[in-house]
Amino acid sequence: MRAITCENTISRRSSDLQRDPTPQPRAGVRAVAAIVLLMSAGWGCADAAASGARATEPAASIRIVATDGVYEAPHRVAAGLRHIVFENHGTHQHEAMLVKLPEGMTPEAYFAAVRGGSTFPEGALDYSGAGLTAPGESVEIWLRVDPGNYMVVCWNGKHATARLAHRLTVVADGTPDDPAPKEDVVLRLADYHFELDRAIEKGLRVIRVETPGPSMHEVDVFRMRGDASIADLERWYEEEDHARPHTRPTPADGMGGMSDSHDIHRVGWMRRNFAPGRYVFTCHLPLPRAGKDGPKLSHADAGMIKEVIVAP
Ligand SMILES: [Cu+2]
Repeated sequence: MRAITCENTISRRSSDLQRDPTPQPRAGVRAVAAIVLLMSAGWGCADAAASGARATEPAASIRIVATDGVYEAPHRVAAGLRHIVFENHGTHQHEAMLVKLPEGMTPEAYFAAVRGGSTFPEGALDYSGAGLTAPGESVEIWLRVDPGNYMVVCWNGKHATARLAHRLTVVADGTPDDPAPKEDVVLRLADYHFELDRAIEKGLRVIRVETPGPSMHEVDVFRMRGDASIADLERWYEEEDHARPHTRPTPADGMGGMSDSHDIHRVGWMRRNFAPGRYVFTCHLPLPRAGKDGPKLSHADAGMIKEVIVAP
């Protein structure tokens, strides 16, 4: 997620910095309800980490659990390539994106800048993360984190400001990189289409995600229900958890994905089970608008939406 949404929602956003150095205003930046919740978690255990011995053991996997209220996740993570297991125990779809905040910037300040129209609050950096994941689903991802202060964000609906944000500190403590998994398939997030180097076979599969540039991209993976169409998916995507009643059946379930990184040269990996069926890959980052009254279009509108069949 997340790009273009309804009013009264702080939403994602990322314009293509590579193509358009002028950040685009995010849609609907007015509302902000319970931002207070963002402050519930501290910055974690940087002091303890700094004073402790250097780690030489491999890190355990980082488990991030989303509920509809908070994230359950560590507040301290070792720098390097990390294996993250993201589970959604909530009743809405959630994601877990890492945003690195510059020294002195709080989540409140970050979201205040977003409300003020900044697509990328100055100094903050997207560090990828797990894409939109349906209730009861999980996804594994591998991404590289650098030392600093981060927050975990869900951009679905109003979640970014109303519910979910979790602070964590990344510390360079010498912990070795987690080993990258061996990929089954390579997915290139090109301008503006998805390139898979081979078919995805059923079963537990690793997708290596590359972004050849020049634009930033992300991928969300949806498993389609019944004979739902891509048009059904796109309509629902705009409605999902925007506190509007769903007038039609849910067409798809989020199966995770990988959100955008400030550094497109960083490779990521995602692993999940692919049951046979029909999937749709999307990138909903916004295209730069043609003037302030120009239409709100996303990368999906430009071609980054692809049906992928996993054979029986
Ligand atoms: Cu894209």
